[in-house]
Amino acid sequence: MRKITILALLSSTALAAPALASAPISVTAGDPCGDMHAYVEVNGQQQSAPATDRTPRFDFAKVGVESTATGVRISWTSCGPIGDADAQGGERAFSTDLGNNCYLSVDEQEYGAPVQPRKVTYSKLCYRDDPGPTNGTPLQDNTDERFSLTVPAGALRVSGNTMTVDLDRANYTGEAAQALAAGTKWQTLFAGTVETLTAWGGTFGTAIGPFDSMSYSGPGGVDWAGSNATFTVQ
Ligand SMILES: [Ca+2]
Ligand SMILES: [Ca+2]
Repeated sequence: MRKITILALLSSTALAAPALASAPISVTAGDPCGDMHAYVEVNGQQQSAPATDRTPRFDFAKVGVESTATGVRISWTSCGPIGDADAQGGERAFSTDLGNNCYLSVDEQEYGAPVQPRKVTYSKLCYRDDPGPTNGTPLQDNTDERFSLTVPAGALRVSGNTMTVDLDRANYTGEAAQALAAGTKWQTLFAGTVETLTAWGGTFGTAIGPFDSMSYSGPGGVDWAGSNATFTVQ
């Protein structure tokens, strides 16, 4: 069993996603409503947990990126009004492939009781072939976090069913600014959300007996959305 945030799930899933060559100035990916739920799947038969009254505010209807005059805007549109953060937590994450085994992410977290302000983190993670000094140890780690920055609170806005985060170039330097520079390609856009801050999930197979394959996700509903299109920053 893995106990990780949805962003970590997103990073591992995005690795398998293919990239295509188109490069529009904005990319939007629609997603069905009603596909967000916790589940257990055994031998291809999925048993879903019922949606909660909080599910629509996290269930993706659409996700997108677009260039603005000052940088890039990420948007997560849900199937119901998002409202204020409440006492039960939750998370919305966005990730894209920058090439060279590097991934850019924007992650919005809601912490639950006591209710705290929503926090947005802008980060870049690269995967190296060489795990460095951890090689061969139980802590072996081939990830290289290039930056992880808290986005200014004013950059997050909620209007009706849509939450947006504006990444303004002027707020950043180095690689954090380069990722927002005109001409930078964001290959494959992927978003995940969960209606609790932490998601449990996993897949395993025995190849014998009653549980040939099993996967599960919970405890809150989990939803994914994305596009294989490439977004080019203007
Ligand atoms: Ca959805
Ligand atoms: Ca979905």
